[in-house]
Amino acid sequence: MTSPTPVVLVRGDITEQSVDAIVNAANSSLLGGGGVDGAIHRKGGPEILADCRRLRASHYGKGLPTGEAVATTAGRLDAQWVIHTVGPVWRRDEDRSALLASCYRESLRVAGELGARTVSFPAISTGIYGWPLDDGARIAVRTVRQAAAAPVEEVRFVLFDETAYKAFEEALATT
Ligand code: AR6
Repeated sequence: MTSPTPVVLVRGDITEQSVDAIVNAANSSLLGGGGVDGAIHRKGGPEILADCRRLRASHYGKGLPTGEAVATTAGRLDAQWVIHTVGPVWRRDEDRSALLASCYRESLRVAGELGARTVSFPAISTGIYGWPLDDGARIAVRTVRQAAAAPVEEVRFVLFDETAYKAFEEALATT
C-alpha cells in the first residue's frame, strides 16, 4: 500500500515558493487580474502572459472553463510551471463546491502529467471570488487528500494571512 501524499501548510506569499508547480487562482480570460493572479504575473514576468495568450489563440479561444486547469511556463518564478485554474465565484443560492473541488483535482492531474513532484496551492476562490474560508479550506484539504498521487510527493498550501492559515490547520485536523 502506498502512503498518503504529505500535505504541508505554509504562511506566506505563493510567488516566493520554490516548487515544481505553482497553482494560480486565475480567471477564465487567462490574461491576469488581482490577488494571486496579479502577483504571479508581476513577479513571473511577461513570459507567463505570452504563454497564456498562446493558449487563448489555440485551445482556449473562449477562455478556460471554471474547474479546469492548464499549465504554462513559470517565467521568472522559482518553479517550472504555473498551473492556471479558474475557481467558481461563491454564490449563496447555489452549491458550486464540485467546481471548487475540480480545481484542486484537475490542477493535480495536470501536475502529475507534467511530472511535478512538489505543488503549491493558494486558497482558491477565497479572495475576490468570495468563498467562505473555512468551507474553502475543507474542500481543498479533502480533495487534495483524495487526489494527490505519484509523481506528486508534496502538496503545499500557501496561506497569505493568519486567518487563512488557521482555517487550513483546522481543516487538516478535522477533515
Ligand atoms: N500568496 C498567497 N495567497 C494569496 C496571495 C499571495 N501572493 N495573494 C492573495 N492571496 P484571490 P480568487 C490569497 O483573490 O478568490 C483575480 O483577479 C487571498 O487572501 O487571489 O480565486 C483573478 O484574476 C485568498 O485567500 O483568488 C480572478 O479574477 C486567496 O489567496 C479572481 O481574482 C485567493 O484569493 C480569482 O479570485
